[in-house]
Amino acid sequence: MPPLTQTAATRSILTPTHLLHTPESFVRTPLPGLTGGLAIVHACPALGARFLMYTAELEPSATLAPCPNQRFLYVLSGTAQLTLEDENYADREPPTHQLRPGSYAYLPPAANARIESQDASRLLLLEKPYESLPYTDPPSLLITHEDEAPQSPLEGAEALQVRTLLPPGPAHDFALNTLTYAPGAALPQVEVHYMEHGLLMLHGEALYLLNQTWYPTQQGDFIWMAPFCPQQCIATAQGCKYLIYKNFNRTP
Ligand code: UGY
Ligand code: MN
Repeated sequence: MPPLTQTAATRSILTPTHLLHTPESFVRTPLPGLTGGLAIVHACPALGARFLMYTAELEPSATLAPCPNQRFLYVLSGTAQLTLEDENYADREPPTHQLRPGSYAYLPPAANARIESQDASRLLLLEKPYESLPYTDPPSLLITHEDEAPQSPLEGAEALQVRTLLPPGPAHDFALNTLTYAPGAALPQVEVHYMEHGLLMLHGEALYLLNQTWYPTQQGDFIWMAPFCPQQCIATAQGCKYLIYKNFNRTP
């Protein structure tokens, strides 16, 4: 029996203000609506997060049924097909969209969208109940590719490029962005804000400050940051890129 003081063989760590969830500790489970695949749940209300974020690992021909909440999906690897099974298409073939790495979709709560993997694929999914606003139309369905999303330097720093994947404006109650850091680039400040984050490191490596601790992080790592968790990121010599969720556009 190892001594009780032995360090756990994982970089994962959970504190009241953050979760660092690293691949050697991922646990795969079935989820309702997911056939022919398994999910790695990174964040959900049981954690204290007000959203569900998971990676769906799909075998060829696996399917993901529509869900009652709004959903955002981003293709990490492989290819998939999205079919809009609406009653408008009862007398003809419903439209399908081919998704490849970097393709993403925003599906409003009522969207009857079925996803089917074409080869083994990995999708990142975000789901949460939609918070409507008076006098504001809810967002419409969007299916596109990251290469089409607007990109700009964060606060003028060319070494840190942000792509905003969802249209601006109050219709959306969350934001999903990718941040790409050149080698050695850093966030311009330690941030403390009311929004919470779900972050997946897509490429490279970075040192990430969460509350008062700096963690080495790398491709495949997930981070949940509670509201007001102090945060900062400095890319290593490899640079890095991550996808990040935050609640947005609503009175805190
Ligand atoms: O949008 C954000 O708050 C972002 N800059 N935070 C982060 O990268 N940790
Ligand atoms: Mn932030």
